Amino acid sequence: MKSDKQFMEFAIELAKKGIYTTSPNPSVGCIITEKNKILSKAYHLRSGSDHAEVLALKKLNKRVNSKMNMYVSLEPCCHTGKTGPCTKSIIDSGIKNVFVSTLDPNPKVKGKGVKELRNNGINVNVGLCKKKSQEINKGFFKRIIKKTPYVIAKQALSSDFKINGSKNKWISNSKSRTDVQYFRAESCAILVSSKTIKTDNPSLKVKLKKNDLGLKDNIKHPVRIVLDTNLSLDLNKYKFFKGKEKKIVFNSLLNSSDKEKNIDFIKVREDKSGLNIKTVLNILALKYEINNLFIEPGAKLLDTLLQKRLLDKLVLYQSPHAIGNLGLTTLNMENKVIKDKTIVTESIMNFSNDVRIIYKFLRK
Ligand code: AOF
Ligand code: ZN
Repeated sequence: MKSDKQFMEFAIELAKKGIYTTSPNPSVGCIITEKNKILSKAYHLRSGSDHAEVLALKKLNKRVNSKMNMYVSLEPCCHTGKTGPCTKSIIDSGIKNVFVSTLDPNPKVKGKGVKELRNNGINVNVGLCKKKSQEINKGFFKRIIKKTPYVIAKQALSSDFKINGSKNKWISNSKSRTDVQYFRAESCAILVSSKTIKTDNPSLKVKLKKNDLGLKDNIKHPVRIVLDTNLSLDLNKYKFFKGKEKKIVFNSLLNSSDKEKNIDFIKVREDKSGLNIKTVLNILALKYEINNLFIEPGAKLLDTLLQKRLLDKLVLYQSPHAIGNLGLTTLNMENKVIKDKTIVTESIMNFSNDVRIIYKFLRK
């Protein structure tokens, strides 16, 4: 006999299949059961396609009866966005028992979905495995509630806390670098400084195959963002500007857009440490609906992010090799990480002879 909690956990596992494709929408899973048997299962795949509940109802090939239960990892929506309201589909279907893991923070929904179901005679249970379903959509929740994306920064550094300035020389090993690609794939956008573009000329695309991510469709490459205060980058020179993906250049000089190259230039004010990153984050949340932002900073940008406490997580790949005097020092570990009680170590893992440490920032 399976418990309601186990069915909800299953719905959340289904939701996870959408994490690489659903943004800006949340990842949602849904199952329909009868007498302890799963009759239909579905998850939301991408914005504009059927929501999990609608798809689960479409896939159900049995007439609905009052013994059936629906388990959905997010409150059913009750508004018309790119698709119609899930509440209407559920009410019309005749399903009488719905388990909802967590309310949808979207102001258009936010409790109104549950209310509508209840007003139509449906038994609704809210809260099973709430933490887990909020965790898989932490970027979506943070964007809507705090008006800023969930921010993860990564840096590869040597055993003596240096990053390398010279070209074509990797600090971390290939396993670590592959791991980074999974972080990129989960992100709605990747942000770097203009200095990184000039020294590394990165494409900032996801270098994985769709099979690596369990996808049937093509990989959704993140939006690319650069902080280029004085518009110093030549648009024809760097990989960053190539391809059809959206590119955003934050700068201190102008607002404009290059439709052909799909580049937006956004002006933001400067402060002591350069472009005001807090404003950048607000714009990314409000204008571009960025849930999860991945930052690949150099030493200076990482320092600013730490000083201003803008990170949710920091992922460090530390190699066993020292760089010595040639390298650029990053992360004053003593002051910033080790002594700060609001920063906790979430995990430590080996990638061959590199060590990956993930720090989590508690305050915010
Ligand atoms: C659900 N089930 O599977 C998802 C929901 O533009 P639309 O129509 O796709 O609506 C997007 C909003 O719907 C999104 O911001 C969030 O509030 C909700 N997502 N709701 O009932 C789902 N993905
Ligand atoms: Zn919906």
